Amino acid sequence: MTDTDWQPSACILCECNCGIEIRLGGDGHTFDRIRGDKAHPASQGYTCEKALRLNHYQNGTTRLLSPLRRRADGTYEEIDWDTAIREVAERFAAVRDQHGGETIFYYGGGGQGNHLGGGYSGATLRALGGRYRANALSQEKTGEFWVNGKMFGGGVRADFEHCEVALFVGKNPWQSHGFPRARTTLKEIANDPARAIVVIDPRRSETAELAVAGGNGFHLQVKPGTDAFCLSAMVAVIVQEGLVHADWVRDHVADWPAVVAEFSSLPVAEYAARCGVDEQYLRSAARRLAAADSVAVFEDLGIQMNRHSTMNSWLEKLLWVLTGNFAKPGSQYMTTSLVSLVRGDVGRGEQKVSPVVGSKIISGLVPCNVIPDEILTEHPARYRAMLVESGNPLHSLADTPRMLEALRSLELLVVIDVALTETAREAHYVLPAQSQFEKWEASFFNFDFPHNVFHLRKPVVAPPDGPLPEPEIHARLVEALGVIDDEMLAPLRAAAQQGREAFAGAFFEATAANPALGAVAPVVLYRTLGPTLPDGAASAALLWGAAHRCALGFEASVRRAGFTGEGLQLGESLFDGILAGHHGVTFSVDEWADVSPRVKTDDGLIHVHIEELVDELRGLAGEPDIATAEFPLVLSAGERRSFTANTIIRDSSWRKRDADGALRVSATDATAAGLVDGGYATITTPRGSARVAVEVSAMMQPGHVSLPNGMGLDEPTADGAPRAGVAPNELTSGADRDWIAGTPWHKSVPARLEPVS
Ligand SMILES: Nc1nc2c(c(=O)[nH]1)N[C@H]1C(S)=C(S)[C@@H](COP(=O)(O)OP(=O)(O)OC[C@H]3O[C@@H](n4cnc5c(=O)[nH]c(N)nc54)[C@H](O)[C@@H]3O)O[C@H]1N2
Ligand SMILES: Nc1nc2c(c(=O)[nH]1)N[C@H]1C(S)=C(S)[C@@H](COP(=O)(O)OP(=O)(O)OC[C@H]3O[C@@H](n4cnc5c(=O)[nH]c(N)nc54)[C@H](O)[C@@H]3O)O[C@H]1N2
Ligand code: SF4
Ligand SMILES: [Mo]
Repeated sequence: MTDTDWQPSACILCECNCGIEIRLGGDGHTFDRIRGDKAHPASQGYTCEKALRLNHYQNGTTRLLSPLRRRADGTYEEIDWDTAIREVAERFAAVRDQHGGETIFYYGGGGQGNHLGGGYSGATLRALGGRYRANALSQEKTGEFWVNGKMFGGGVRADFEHCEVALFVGKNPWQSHGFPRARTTLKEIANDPARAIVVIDPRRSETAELAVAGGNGFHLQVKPGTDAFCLSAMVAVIVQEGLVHADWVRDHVADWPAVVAEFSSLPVAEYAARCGVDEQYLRSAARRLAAADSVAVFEDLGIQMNRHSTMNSWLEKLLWVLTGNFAKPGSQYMTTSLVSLVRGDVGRGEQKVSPVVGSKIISGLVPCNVIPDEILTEHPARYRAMLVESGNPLHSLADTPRMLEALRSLELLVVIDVALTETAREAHYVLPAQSQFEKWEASFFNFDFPHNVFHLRKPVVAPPDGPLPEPEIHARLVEALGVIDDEMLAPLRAAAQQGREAFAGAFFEATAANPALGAVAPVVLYRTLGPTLPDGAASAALLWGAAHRCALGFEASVRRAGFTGEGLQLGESLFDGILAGHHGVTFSVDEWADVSPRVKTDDGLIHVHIEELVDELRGLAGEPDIATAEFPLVLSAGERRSFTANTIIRDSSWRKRDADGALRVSATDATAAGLVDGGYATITTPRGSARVAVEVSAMMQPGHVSLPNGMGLDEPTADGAPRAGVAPNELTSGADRDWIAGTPWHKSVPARLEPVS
C-alpha cells in the first residue's frame, strides 16, 4: 500500500465533518480502513469512533439502483431515467397548473454532510413556482435564528478552544460534538483548574460528568423542561447581584435598562426550586460566568426542542451579552460564510407566514411541526405535492402517524435518496442518488473562527450504474419543465470554453437580460460552467458564485487566508483554491476586530429587548408541571449516543453498543415500575405506545427517561427482527410546539412506564 491509496474525504455523520482518509479494499468499493486526515485544517486528524465505521453507510444496506414508480397496489416498478424525469416533471407541472406552484412543497436538501445537491433544488422549485420549503433546521434551530436576527442581525457561534468557562445548555458535546475536536477541547478545559465547564442538563451526561469530575465545574441538573426557570434565575442573579458588565453593555447594547428591569425583582429562590436546582449552587454558577474573563456558550436540542425554546435562546444569550462576552477571544463571534444555510425565502417576494396555519417562516423555512396541518385540510392553499430530498421526514418529524396520513393524502410525493427510506416507501416516484462518497459533495456547515474552512470532497469510489448526483437530477427536471434549453445555454457554453473571465461577463449579461435564467442560475451554471471544471467537478459550479460573493463580502479575511488578485480575480482564486483543496481549505482568516462590525442591526448595537419574549417571561410563574397523575414521567425523545447518527446509516449492525437503543431510566423509577436493567417495558405517551429495552442508568434523575434518536428504522436486523429500537416520533405530537418558531417539545414528552406482560 502506498500513500496514494488513502483518499481524502470527510465524515458525514455530524456537522463537524471531520476530514478523513479512506483506503478501499481490493474489491474497489469496500472501505477497508478509515483514519483521521491530519491535513484537514479544522479537524487536524481528529475523529470520533463513528467515522471509522462509515463503510456501513456506503456498503451496509441495499442500494437504490433505478428510479422507481409506484403501482396502484403499492409495489414499485423500475423505470428508466427519461421516463422518470418526464413523468415527475409532468405531474408536478399538472399540480402547478391546477392549483398554483405555491402548493408544491420542498423538504430537505441535505443531511449532515451533503448540501451541494440541495443547492440546486432552488432552481427546480422556482421552475415550478414553488415558494414553501422546510428542512431539519426548522425543527431545531429556527427559534435561535429568530432571536439571533433580532439581537445581532446574524448568526453567532463561540470559541471554546480559548474560553475560560464553557457553558452547555441542553447540549452534550462529548457525544454530539458541534465544534472541532470537541473531546480534546473539553478535556483541556476540564483538566485546567483555572477554567470550568458548566452544564445545564437534566441528565448526568458525559459532558456533565466531565464538568464536575475535577471539582471546578458545575452541573445544574434541572428537571426536564424547566430551563426557562433556571436560565431566567441565572440572568436575575447577574442583574440583582450587580454583575452586569455595565461599561461594556453601555457601549454595545441597546434597550438594556428595560430588560434589566424585568429581572430585578424575579424571585430567584422560587425559580431555582421550580427547576429543581439548589439556589446557592445556581447562584455560584451564575457568579462563575460573571467572573470569567471569557465565556463561550452552546445551546442545543435540550432547549431547542423543548418548552419555551425561543425564549430560552434569548435567556441564554442574555447571560453572555450582559457579562460582555462578545467579540473577544474565548467568547462569541460572528464569522464569514461561503454559502449560508440561513437565508431568505426562495420565492420572489418574501413569504412571512405559512399559507394555511399562518406560522412564522424563519430563514425561509416553514416549521416542520405544521407541515401535516398545512396538508390535512380543505384550505385551498394547502400543499398538494411534495419533493423530498435527502431527508426522512416520516421518521424524523413529530407524530409519525399523522405525517403518514399527510403524505398519503398528497397528489404527488417524489423522494430523492440513496435508500428506500420510510418516507420513500410512501412516494409515487423514488429517484436514486449517488452516495456521498461517489460524487462531488460538500457541506455548508462552515462556522469556524478565526480560520473558517470549506471542504469540497472528491468522489472516493466509482458510482454504480443507475443513481445520479442531485445536480444532474435537478438540471434534468428544469430542462423537462421547459425553462432552459440548449439554445439558451449555447452562448454561455461557448463563453465558458474561453475561460472564466469571459464566462463571468456572459453570465451576468444573460441573467440580467433573461430573469427566467437567473431564477434557475444554479442549474445554468452546472450545465455551462460545470463541464469545464477539472476532474468532472461539474457539481461545484454553484460554488463559483459563492466564492465571488464571499470575496466581495469578506475581502480582507479572504486575503489573509492567502488568496490574491484584484477585482474579480480574488473570487476566481478562491474558487480555484476550493476546487483544488481536496483536504479542505481555510477560505478566510479573521481578526477579533472583524466581529463587532458584523452586527447587522439598524444601529450596529446588540438589541436585547424582544417584546414577545418579555411577555412570555412574565407569564412563566403560572406554568403547570409537565408530569401529571396519568403521565408521571418526562421523556426526552431523541438523545445522541455513541452510535447514533440520525437516520443516515440504516444498517443496524454498525452499532457497536446498545443495539436496541435502550430507554434510560433511573433506579428509582425502574423499581417503582417493576423494571429491571436489560428487561423490557411499555412506554406510553399521550400520542402513542412502544415496547422498549430498559437500561437502568445513573445518568437519569427520578422522573426523567430518555430514548436515543434515529432508531426504529424499518430495516430488518441481522437476527431477523423487523427493526432495531424505537422510532421516537411515534411517541411525539406535532401540536406540542413553540408558539414563535413552531419547534417541537421532543425533550419533554409526558410519559408512563409499565412492565411488559
Ligand atoms: N423525536 C426526535 N426527532 C428528531 C430529533 C430528536 O432529537 N428527537 N432530532 C432531529 C434532528 S436535530 C435532525 S437534524 C433530524 C434529522 O432528520 P432528517 O433531516 O430526516 O435527516 P437524516 O436522518 O439525516 O436523513 C438523511 C436522509 O438522507 C439520505 N441520504 C444520505 N446520503 C444521501 C445523499 O447523498 N443524497 C440523498 N439524496 N440522500 C442521502 C439518507 O438515506 C436519509 O434518508 O432528525 C430530527 N428528529
Ligand atoms: N452521536 C451523534 N452525534 C450527533 C448526531 C447524532 O445523531 N448522533 N446528530 C447531530 C445533530 S443533527 C444535532 S442537531 C446535534 C444535537 O446535539 P445535542 O443537542 O447535544 O444532542 P441531544 O443528545 O439530542 O441533546 C442534548 C442534551 O439535552 C439534554 N436534555 C434533555 N432534556 C432536556 C431539558 O429539559 N433541558 C436541558 N437543558 N437539557 C435537556 C439531554 O439529556 C442531552 O444530554 O448532534 C449532532 N451530533
Ligand atoms: S461523527 Fe465524529 S468523526 Fe464524524 S464528523 Fe462528527 S465528530 Fe467528526
Ligand atoms: Mo439536527
